[in-house]
Amino acid sequence: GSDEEERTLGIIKPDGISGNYTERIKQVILESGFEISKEMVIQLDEENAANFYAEHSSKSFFTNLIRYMTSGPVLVMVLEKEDAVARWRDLIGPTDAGKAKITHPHSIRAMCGVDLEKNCVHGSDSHQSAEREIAFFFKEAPSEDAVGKHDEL
Ligand code: DGI
Repeated sequence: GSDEEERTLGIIKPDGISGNYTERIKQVILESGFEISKEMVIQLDEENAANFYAEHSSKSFFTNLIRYMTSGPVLVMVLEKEDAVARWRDLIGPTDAGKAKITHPHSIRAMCGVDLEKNCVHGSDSHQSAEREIAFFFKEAPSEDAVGKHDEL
C-alpha cells in the first residue's frame, strides 16, 4: 500500500544535462509513478564528488569519474514510490550504457548514456545508500553561517 513508500536518490549527470535529456528523463520518471519530492541543480567540485563516490576512491577509474561528475552541473532528485530504490535501478538500466543499448533498450541509460563511464544518470544501490546520499545533498551541507559558528566554538 501507499505506506510502503520508499525514497531514492537520482542524479542526471553532466552529459544528461548538456545533452538536453532533463525533460525526457523527468517525463519517464513521472510516467513511471515516481514523485519528485526534492530537486536541486548543483555544480559539484572535486571535493564534493570525491566524497560522494568515496567508496570508489581506490579504483582505477576514480580520477575519470570525478572529472566527469565535475564537468558541468548535475540535477539531483529525491524520488518517491513504493520500492523506489529497486524500481529506479530497473528504470535506469545497467551501469554500462553501451551494453544497456543492447540488453535494456528502453532504459534511461540506453536513451542518453554512452558507455561505462558516461552513463548519464545515477541511482542509489540500496535503501541505506539512498538515505545516506539524500542526506549528503539535502540535509547535511552546513551553511556558511553554521560553519562559521562551529569554528568559533
Ligand atoms: O551504481 P552505478 O552507478 O550503476 O555503478 P557503480 O556504483 O559501480 O559505479 C559508479 C560510477 O562509476 C558508474 O556510474 C560509472 C563509474 N564506473 C563504474 N565502474 C566503472 C566506471 N567507470 C569506468 N571508467 N570503469 C569502470 O569499470
